[in-house]
Amino acid sequence: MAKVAIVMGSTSDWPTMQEAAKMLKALGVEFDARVVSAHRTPNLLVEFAESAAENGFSAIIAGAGGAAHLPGMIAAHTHLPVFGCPVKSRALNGLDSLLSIVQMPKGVAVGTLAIGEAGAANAGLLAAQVVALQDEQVRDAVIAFRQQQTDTVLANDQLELD
Ligand code: RP5
Repeated sequence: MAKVAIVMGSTSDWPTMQEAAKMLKALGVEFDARVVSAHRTPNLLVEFAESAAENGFSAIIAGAGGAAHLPGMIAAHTHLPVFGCPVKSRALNGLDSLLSIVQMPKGVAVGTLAIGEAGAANAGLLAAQVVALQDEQVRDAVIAFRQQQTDTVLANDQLELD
């Protein structure tokens, strides 16, 4: 079965990046999660990205904060789709992470998500949608998730005063 890699620059990113893992788990997609740092373990980054396709991954979710070079550098070393998640940084609240990830040069693509937990969850959803192109069970799980979300919103359309 196709699987998804979740990588992040530090264990301090895990509370955010767990949201991607939770979404993949909920949709029945296999994943591996690990720390790969663009700056602290640059050789591991190259080794990981260059072997990701032959190791059976269909997509890579990469989260980092601050000078967030991880998603772009991974994309530079693989043809797999890379989804970049800006993690909220302590100093600049994640705007630095977002701008570091989103401004890729033409010809090397990173699909950039929103800052923080919503972006990480949506990275999981997008990666599942990639897997769903080849996997009917995951496709059905994605469709069911979306329908349930719609039903929940429609069932709560009457707003009352507190
Ligand atoms: C980045 O630096 C990581 O992605 C993390 O968001 C940030 C801070 O890392 P720690 O100092 O908490 O390990 O590389």
